[in-house]
Amino acid sequence: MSADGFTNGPPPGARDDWTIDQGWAGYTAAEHQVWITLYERQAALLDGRACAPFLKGLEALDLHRSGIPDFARINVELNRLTGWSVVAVPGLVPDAVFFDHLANRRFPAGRFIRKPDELDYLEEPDIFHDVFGHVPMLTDPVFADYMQEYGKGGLRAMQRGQLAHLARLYWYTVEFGLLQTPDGVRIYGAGIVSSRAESIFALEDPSPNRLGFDLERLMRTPYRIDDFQQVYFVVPSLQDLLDATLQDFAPIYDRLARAIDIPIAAILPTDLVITDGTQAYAVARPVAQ
Ligand code: HBI
Ligand code: FE
Repeated sequence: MSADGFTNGPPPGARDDWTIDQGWAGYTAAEHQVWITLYERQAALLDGRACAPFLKGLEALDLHRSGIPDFARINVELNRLTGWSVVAVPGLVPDAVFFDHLANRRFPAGRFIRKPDELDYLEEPDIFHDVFGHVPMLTDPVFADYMQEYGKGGLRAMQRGQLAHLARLYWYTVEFGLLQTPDGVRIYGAGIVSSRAESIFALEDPSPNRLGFDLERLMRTPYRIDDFQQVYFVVPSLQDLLDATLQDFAPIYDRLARAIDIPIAAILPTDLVITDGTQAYAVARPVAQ
């Protein structure tokens, strides 16, 4: 059993790199309708909430088409813009496989879409989370470089046994990151932008902390997988995010190996505090035991 719980090779029908054909012609009208419902809900609330590179990417890839996008179609423009491609996978893939795809500018996306009765939450990332949430930012050249660097860093982190710390960087940026802009704080994280409730909560609710991005501090901070985040980190720019990832992580990992985690709701004297949250939401919803 490998560290991420995968025991053997790709499932039947998948290639050695765990990719499968998207089989776009096989989606039913009901599945396309789920995409349209989710898309229209998010599109109605993302003006003034999603960052400009995200909105620009949504337009560039023409994702507002009626229904589940055909990867073969969106990859033409995505490739032209940043050299990235979306590849279909059966679901979560082993970390090493995931990082290798990112390191080669391939974003693994689930081909399945959630059921009409699970629009608001699902265990595993589906095609709406992966393609609506993650792919528009891959049209931004700086973020496209960041995601490739993250993939390379993931492979290195695995060799050093530091994956848990690095996974927090992915979680607090790629999934739940916020961006400082002249118009205010905006969303770039896929987990937020693909969720109606969290798109509102992450920016407007007084409950969570919002802190300035600090790579090493963030890598010492646990995260929630079962509910809204209790802390969000705000990057000054996507370039700052990329620059932070281009540095040598070896000394950082050495310090992290001796450091203790920071309690999830804590605010440190060294933190740049944008919101000192009430944590009222988290207190009212204790972690499911
Ligand atoms: N596989 N398909 C898929 N999508 C992910 O987001 C993903 C994955 N495997 C591993 C993984 N994410 C995380 O463990 C990494 O972020 C560390
Ligand atoms: Fe994701």
